[in-house]
Amino acid sequence: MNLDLFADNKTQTREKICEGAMLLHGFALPQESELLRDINTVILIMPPRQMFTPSGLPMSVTTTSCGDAGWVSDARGYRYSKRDAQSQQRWPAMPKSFFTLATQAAREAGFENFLPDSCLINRYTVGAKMSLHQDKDEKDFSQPIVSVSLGLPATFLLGGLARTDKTTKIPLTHGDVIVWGARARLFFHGVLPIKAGSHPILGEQRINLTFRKAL
Ligand SMILES: O=C(O)CCC(=O)C(=O)O
Repeated sequence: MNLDLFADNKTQTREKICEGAMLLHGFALPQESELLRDINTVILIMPPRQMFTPSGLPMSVTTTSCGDAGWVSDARGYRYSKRDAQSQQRWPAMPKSFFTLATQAAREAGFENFLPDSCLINRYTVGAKMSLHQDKDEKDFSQPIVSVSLGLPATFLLGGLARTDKTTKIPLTHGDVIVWGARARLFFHGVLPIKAGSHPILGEQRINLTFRKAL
């Protein structure tokens, strides 16, 4: 892995995970208060809820979205929808703080023209996890994925193009951002069960923001 310091902040380091994937340590910290304020606004309008896989299994995270499209999963399959499938309401607009952070992080990782139109908000309580999967419901795989971690620490798994490929375990803490695209765009990834703990601001939860160009 490569490690290099950003010019003016020694707590923010940039680590190459593999070709196409970059970990930006602490990248979201300077915008922490705006992000937390805007997450609260979005979840007041559209609270996180449990989704079910197409085969009927409950997901252990609760989710909501903002932006032009939100990711949904139910008996009809995985897809993006301009409306929440339960309430039929449009998703809340993507806050400017979210868009700015996502595009800056993508640029920092070498993706100049990222234009996210969807932000999935995953809420993990202790024990919640995300099984290995590929993000392939989006139309344009030339656009990267930007994933922001807030709250309790997590272990992110990044594999390869086959589910059985070896995975790299990446420890994530509050404020870390992972960006993956190009040849890593369709790599399998997931999150190990969240360990018990309490974050000074977010308490016993982890919040993940995943930005994608969906439509
Ligand atoms: O929570 C994370 O770090 C990853 C989330 C994720 O993989 C997804 O929403 O597709």
